[in-house]
Amino acid sequence: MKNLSRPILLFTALILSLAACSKDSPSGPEKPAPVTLNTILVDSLATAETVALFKNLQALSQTGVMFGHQDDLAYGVGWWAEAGKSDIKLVCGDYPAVYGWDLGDIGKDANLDGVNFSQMQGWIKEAYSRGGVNVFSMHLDNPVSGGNSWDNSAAVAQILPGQAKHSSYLQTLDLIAAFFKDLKTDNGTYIPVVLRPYHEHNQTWSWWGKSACTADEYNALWIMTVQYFRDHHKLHHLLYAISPQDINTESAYFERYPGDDWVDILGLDYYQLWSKSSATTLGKGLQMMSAQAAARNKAAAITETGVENVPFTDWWTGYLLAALKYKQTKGIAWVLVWRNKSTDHFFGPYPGHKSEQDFITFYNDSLTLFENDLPDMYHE
Ligand code: BMA
Repeated sequence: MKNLSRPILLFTALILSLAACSKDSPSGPEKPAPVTLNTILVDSLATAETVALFKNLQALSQTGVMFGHQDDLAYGVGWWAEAGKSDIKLVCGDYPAVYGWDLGDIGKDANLDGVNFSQMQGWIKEAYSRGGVNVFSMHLDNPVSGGNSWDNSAAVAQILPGQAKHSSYLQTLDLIAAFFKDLKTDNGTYIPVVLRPYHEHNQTWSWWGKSACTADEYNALWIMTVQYFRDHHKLHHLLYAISPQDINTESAYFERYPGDDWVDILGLDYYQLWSKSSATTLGKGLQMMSAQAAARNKAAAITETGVENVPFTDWWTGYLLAALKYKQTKGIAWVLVWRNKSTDHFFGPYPGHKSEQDFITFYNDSLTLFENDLPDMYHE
């Protein structure tokens, strides 16, 4: 589908900057705020820091893969909300390069996994100030039934423009927009973030999944969401990542896809990395995805992975690193493992876990990038 609004936006930006030029102030003509337009992102008005982040993700992915962890600063195995703490840092001495957060239950004090939203904003700012990258998923409740994300009864058709639940759904998106609007540094710079809405949409577990809506409905939902954030709320510090799950062919990848005008980052969630042969399967998928990203001028990433409770001592090098190194594939910007909730539900290492030593080997490998390895991601 074509991005019809891009030429309109460019035109509007031009008019605005001309209008600003003609305004006089007592001290002489006022300088217009610089309007920097880009032609590479979903958002042609993206801030300079956001454009820089995108370019740095692309560039860095030619030499390394950033490591990420969901809810890393919020809690870990056996602790909750302790300043400066991170299971990853406890194990290898360094923070992750990428931080995953979830916006499910926005509007309440805490998200669906109990992470307080205002504390989350503090951790996001902290991560950014140390040079890290923040990425968001959205496990939103079913907007029609009121059930949770996993209530896969039909909903998408009813929240599209002109439909019965459209305006009430926009109120949820308003809450998310307000959350992002608060993500500013003390000097007023917006903190660039990656948003990956409606993830794992080729699966059937969610209300935006393939059993609950058609491909056209899914694409319309995606486009409506991007337009609402970008054009209505004028959020210009977001990159948009799509993330189907557990596939490795081009046809499966693009079966439900809103189009290159609406996606900045090709992501993949992969939860089948529990055999050595699956490392090859994932490796082939990464090869496909990075080739597609290069051809379309996108970035690429493993937006979620892990095996629950990391049952293999050598999972980090024998499985994950093996997949990342498959045929020396380049172009994967980051790999994020899911959350460390408790000894019954974790995907990252923690002190005392049997994969701890292997994680340190993974950390020391020249391919993997943690906080200390990062260049300034927010300037070109
Ligand atoms: C799942 C599990 C759930 C969690 C959800 C959203 O994979 O970790 O416990 O609520 O993700 O974070």
